Amino acid sequence: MSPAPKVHILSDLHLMAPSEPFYQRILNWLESVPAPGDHVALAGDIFDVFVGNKSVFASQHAPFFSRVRELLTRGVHVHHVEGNHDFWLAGAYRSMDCSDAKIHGDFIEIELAGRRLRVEHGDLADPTDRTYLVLRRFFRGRFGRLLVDLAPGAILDAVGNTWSNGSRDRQPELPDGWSDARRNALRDIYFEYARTRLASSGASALVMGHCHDAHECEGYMNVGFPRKHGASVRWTPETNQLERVRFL
Ligand SMILES: [Mn+2]
Repeated sequence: MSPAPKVHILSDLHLMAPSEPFYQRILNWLESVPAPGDHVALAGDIFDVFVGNKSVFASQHAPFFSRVRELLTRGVHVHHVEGNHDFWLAGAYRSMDCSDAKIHGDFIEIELAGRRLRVEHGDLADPTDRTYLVLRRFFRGRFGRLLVDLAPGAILDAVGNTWSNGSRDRQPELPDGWSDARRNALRDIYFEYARTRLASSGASALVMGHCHDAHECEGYMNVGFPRKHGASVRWTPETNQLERVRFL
């Protein structure tokens, strides 16, 4: 008998080019870790820049889609919850022959063994981040979609790279390097959001990413920043256990 299905969550990989060693590590992980019947939840910012169905992004990340295609063929369920660096992705997954992967704008809930896991990117957790939330509503709305559809891929790539480098410049260090007070303030925001979200959704467990801080509290775990922390999160529905599993 095959083992009971589990959910593996990856987020904030910020994949750039397949020539990076980290990119290869992720391709190996996709090839070797998920078993048939398992779910892989890609929880946003998987790509450093990937907006809309543009061939410039799709061809750059062809090796990634080829692994996803293998997973789908092996009977692994693949979900992508969009992040702030990767959205309007459904067309790209379709054009890369991965239409069985499920793309979700805000969150997914996966039910196994009578329990429900909720996965979000995490960019909605901080209600004080008003400017971002307004921008998000714009770009995820109908007009944002139209802009992304009309803009040439090369332009989006250039804008995205600038934005990406910009946010790295503004936040050069991970929360690991922050003062305790600053890191605890961030965690309080995420913990409060997690408690509220678990209660309102009725889910048994919640996993998010986005802030690059590997923290956790009752029923909730943040993936952190896999480039630094070197781990995915695994949910075992029978015990409702969330654990960090280091990459091979
Ligand atoms: Mn993010």
